[in-house]
Amino acid sequence: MTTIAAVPFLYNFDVAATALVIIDMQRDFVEPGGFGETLGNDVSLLQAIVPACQAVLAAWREAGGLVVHTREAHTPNLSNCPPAKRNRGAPTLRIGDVGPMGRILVAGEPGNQIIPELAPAAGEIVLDKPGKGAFYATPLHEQLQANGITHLLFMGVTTEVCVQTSMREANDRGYDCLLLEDCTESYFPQFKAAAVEMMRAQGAIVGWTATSAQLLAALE
Ligand code: TIU
Repeated sequence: MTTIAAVPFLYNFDVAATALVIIDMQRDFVEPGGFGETLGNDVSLLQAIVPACQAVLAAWREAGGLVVHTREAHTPNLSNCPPAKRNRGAPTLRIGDVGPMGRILVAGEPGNQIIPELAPAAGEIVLDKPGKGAFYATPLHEQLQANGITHLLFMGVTTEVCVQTSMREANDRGYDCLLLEDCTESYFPQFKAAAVEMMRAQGAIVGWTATSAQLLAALE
């Protein structure tokens, strides 16, 4: 059993029963020309977490833990993209339109690839999800159950959208979730701060938070 002095209290986990879940570290959100930028955001903010994510991923692989990578992705015919999602807001390019990195948020396009710094390795789970949450319309719960997973460590983007939605879905399915604070980012720093606070409030109502340094030290 491994223990982290997390917030709001100790987080105990067994590496063999824990998965590292990396949410949507794909070019669409982190690089110019993708979905994040078409929504009007400054994507450079998100690039700051890449080194910390790389360090955690390397240590987790070394420890032999299960890794799950997700991508927010729609099928090329957009059959799993509700019109309500495609029509929302006033983006310069909509989901399915052709942008500088290929069709926006469509599976298989250059922009939909996970950034090279965090590229999936053989044997790791790579999951395309049509929603903000990683459990909606995906086999993730069954895959985790098949691997005996009870605890989830979260990293990725963006904190208050896909990370928070996925963590809440996981919490409702009975997983003990921990968010690595310096391995997640938002286009809106105040939203990240609020999301981190609300998840660990009320006695870890959604889950725990800790830093990557705490996890790395615990794994040594
Ligand atoms: N817009 C935004 O902040 N996020 C998303 O649309 N998707 C994810 O968070 N991955």
